[in-house]
Amino acid sequence: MTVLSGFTRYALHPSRRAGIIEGDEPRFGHVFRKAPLKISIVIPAFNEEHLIGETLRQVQNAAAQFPRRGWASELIVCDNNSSDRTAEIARAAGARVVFEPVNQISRARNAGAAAASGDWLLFIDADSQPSVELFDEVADQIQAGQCLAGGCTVKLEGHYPAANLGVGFWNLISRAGRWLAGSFIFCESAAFRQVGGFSKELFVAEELELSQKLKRLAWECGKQIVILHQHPLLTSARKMRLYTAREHVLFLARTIVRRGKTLNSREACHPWYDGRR
Ligand SMILES: Nc1nc2c(ncn2[C@@H]2O[C@H](COP(=O)(O)OP(=O)(O)O)[C@@H](O)[C@H]2O)c(=O)[nH]1
Ligand SMILES: [Mg+2]
Repeated sequence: MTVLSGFTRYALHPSRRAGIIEGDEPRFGHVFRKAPLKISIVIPAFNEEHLIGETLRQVQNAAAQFPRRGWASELIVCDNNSSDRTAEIARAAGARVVFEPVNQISRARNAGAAAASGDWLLFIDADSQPSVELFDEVADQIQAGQCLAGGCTVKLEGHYPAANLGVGFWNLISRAGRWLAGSFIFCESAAFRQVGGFSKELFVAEELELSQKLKRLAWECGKQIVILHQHPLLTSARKMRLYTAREHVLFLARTIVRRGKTLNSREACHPWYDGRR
């Protein structure tokens, strides 16, 4: 598979042509490669025994198209200190399982990415089900060679009118501001490493900080961040079942009042870290 992307664009970037960027080497992109392009799918997972089996089935089904494009792929699950059968189920499904002892979503994604050897990383949450069509769009974007990273819009399973309103609002903001939803992110591996991956300072909203860093890098190298919206990612609405509206509102209110300081504390982010599943 010959992919012509970052390097050419980088070399042709106006600031480089003008001689503003000098003596530096291209940091990402693939130039007339001989080895097949490789996609590393990374799934962070904490006590996901109820959902990860179905997620892996959907992911493997959708990923079956990569070989048809002449691409290689690998499937990595990062077991984030689970006390249930998550790792066992992932192994049985054929995934490579790595372990991250500290419970934190950003660390789990980073540990999975550290074990990956692909040219592109594709992060998918263990409670989400991507369609074949969504993977197809991702592959088209990668092949077109203009994007550095991307995400997609999301859709909640089940019928939760208030939550759906919130998710609809998020999708609008995500598309308008090119903010990546953590449940589905694809990114050139070298770019992910260059920006330092997900922040270990954040227990929630780490994907927004990553989006910010990638947007800056994309601007610098003349590439794009895309939000796919034709085939939204179906994701679990378990937080709607496990937490009351009061708990959601309180978390939001505290985060606003404390100007985001809550996001740096595992205790304050209890809807993600109190172990309810
Ligand atoms: N909540 C939580 N999720 C974790 C943790 N470590 C890894 N994860 C994974 O991170 C992803 C996102 O977590 P989730 O609770 O679904 O967050 P949400 O989608 O923002 O509601 C899932 O795949 C989890 O299994 C952890 O310590 N807590
Ligand atoms: Mg989730």
